[in-house]
Amino acid sequence: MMNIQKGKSEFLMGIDKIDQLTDWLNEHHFINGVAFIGRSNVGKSSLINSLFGKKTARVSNTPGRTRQVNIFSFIVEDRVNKKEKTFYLFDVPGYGHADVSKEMAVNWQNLLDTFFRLCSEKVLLLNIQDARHPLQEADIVFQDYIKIFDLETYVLFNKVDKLKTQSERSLLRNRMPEIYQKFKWVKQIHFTSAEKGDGIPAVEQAIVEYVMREAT
Ligand SMILES: Nc1nc2c(ncn2[C@@H]2O[C@H](COP(=O)(O)OP(=O)(O)OP(=O)(O)O)[C@@H](O)[C@H]2O)c(=O)[nH]1
Ligand SMILES: [Mg+2]
Repeated sequence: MMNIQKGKSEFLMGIDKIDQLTDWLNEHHFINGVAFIGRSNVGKSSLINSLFGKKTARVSNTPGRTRQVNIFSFIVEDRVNKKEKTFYLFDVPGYGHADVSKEMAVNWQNLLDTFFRLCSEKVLLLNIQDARHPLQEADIVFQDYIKIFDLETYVLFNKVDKLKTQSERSLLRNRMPEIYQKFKWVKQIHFTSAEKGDGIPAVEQAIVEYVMREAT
């Protein structure tokens, strides 16, 4: 069994300057890792904490708190072969903000463009969406934007604990064929709750499988 070592992730740096991000990505062009992106407040930081250990990323009630690309390292351990490998984790600032200044929105877009243009092609993209409000306009725009970069992409519908009834849950599940059809580059869809833990082990295994496959 291989797993992510909880609590062994380290914060490396947060970058909000285009030049600095450009330099960092150019120097780390062949690295292997995973990036979390989604609308603000969908629970990216919370999911990162559930997967990589508490307090890896900052969680907030104020949308838009992650204003920079936060870079972490994490370790995957292979217990059978007693081996460890280090990978990179990116908490990318959320898209689809309503209430920010124009200047900030432009900087965001530039950061995103720089990130996706220059990041290693081995980066796995996890697009987090709200299970209660799947495929918001901003999510569709983002999916259409991302396809040209040709990264392995999975969608995580988070906050499933907020879907209280069976019919709410099946409504979302019934949309899966439509979603796979519409977004042909999406390889996997997961349902998660960062709060209650649903789906977290499956996502952990998906991440481990991807990074280890790309590492060999
Ligand atoms: N009920 C429930 N609440 C959640 C879940 N995941 C996150 N939250 C809550 O949603 C709010 C936002 O969570 P964050 O993890 O900060 O969201 P984010 O996507 O990182 O937000 P930004 O960094 O602002 O883009 C917090 O109040 C979390 O406690 C979940 O699975 N279920
Ligand atoms: Mg965040």
